[in-house]
Amino acid sequence: MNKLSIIRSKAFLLLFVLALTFSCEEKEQKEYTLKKETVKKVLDKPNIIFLLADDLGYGELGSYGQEIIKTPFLDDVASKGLRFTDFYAGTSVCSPSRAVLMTGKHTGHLSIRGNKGKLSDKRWGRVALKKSETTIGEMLQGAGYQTAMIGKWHLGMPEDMSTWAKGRGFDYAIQEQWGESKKGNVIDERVHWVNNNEDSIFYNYNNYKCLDEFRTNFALDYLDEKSDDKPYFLYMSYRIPHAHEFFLSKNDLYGDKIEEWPEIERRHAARITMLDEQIKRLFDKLEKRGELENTLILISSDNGPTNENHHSYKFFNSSGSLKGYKRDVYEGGVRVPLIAYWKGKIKEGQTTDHPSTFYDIMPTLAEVADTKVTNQIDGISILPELLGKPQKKHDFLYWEIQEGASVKGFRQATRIGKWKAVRYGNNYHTELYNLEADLYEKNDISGNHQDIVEQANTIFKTESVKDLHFPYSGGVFKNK
Ligand SMILES: [Ca+2]
Repeated sequence: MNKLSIIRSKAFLLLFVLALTFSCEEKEQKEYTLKKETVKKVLDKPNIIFLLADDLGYGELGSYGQEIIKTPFLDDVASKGLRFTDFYAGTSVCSPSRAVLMTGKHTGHLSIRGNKGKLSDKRWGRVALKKSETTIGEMLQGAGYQTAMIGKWHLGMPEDMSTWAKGRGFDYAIQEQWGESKKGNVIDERVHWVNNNEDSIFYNYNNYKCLDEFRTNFALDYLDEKSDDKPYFLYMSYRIPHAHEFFLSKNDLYGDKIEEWPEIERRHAARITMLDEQIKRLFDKLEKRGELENTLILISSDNGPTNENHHSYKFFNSSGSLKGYKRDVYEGGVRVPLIAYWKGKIKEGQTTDHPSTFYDIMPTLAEVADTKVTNQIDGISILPELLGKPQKKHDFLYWEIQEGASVKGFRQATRIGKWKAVRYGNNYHTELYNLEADLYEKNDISGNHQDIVEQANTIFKTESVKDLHFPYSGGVFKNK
């Protein structure tokens, strides 16, 4: 090789190396830009907060017609957001209703249809949400969200940690347990398990106004301590106004009614007003952190009003005159408040009668988070309704519940437009109501509308998929 060729070769090599370097740099630059864009895209996603009351009736907030119990803060939120008049829980009791909320499936398709399911011929007990049933937490984790659950979970087995909130899509979980431990003793629900078994904390009611103050403290800390590099989903699962509230420290709310009201009713009213105060604390924190603008907040209840422990749901007209209460599938058992608040996005002071339900929440949040739902779900996103755009409607809504081992406890209901059909297992009869003319379900007109009854019976048979833990699933019908 002569000198010239060597120089030429070296120059070529240099050019080649330079080209390679630039190309790598360009690629790195491109990748970096891409990453930055992805990070920005995730960061631009709104935060989501779901606030769930426990057994709060349709008529227990001022914005839903309550005249005695004071809920000034939530009334103010309702006046600045969107209030749903025809929103429904997953069903009329805690576990299955929360399972619907978390999975986007209706009760006829779920592994949980009651607080307890059949485990053997003689034994009924807790059933856990199946791992194949993706939760909202898992979905949002996949969309780049950090996720937190505080309070009542009710979808797992006390003895199997993998079924607790922490194992089902929540990075940070503080939850109570309900049910029997491995040793067979009933677990004290005042114990709050922090990220599974570590650092469990006992709720001492002498130190707080109410259990939900204790829980709200965790939420406020979470908002301060979470990462600022990701959007977040906070699922705040309160205990109020559930009957067994372990316990309420002394308080003077509604003190002027001590002579007039039974003490249990005064406490009931006090708890709801306390929940209002705790939600205000949360909003105040969001405002202080400048997060109100980029956070969708939904406020609802897991089922109709409680009527237990000597408390009467009639005392404060907790169902808003709707028929029935917790555990019923008449309107009073399943129709609940839903207030949606999103500063700058949801138009102030709106009301909608769009019929929607807990299983619409998962697809709604998927759309908000710009991600896909992985479950086979029954819901339809209500994001268009929130934003005042054209909204797709359900052909029908469906609920079922298994309360205890008796056939009497197997209940189904469907809403088809204005029609509401209700079937209690032991009656072998489908009742039919026209909600437009008879919101309080007083006149069973099934005899006059056999075609609608047939349509409802088909829904009761086909939507309720057979499940071994719930022996009446598939409907209770006499053989012809
Ligand atoms: Ca409940």
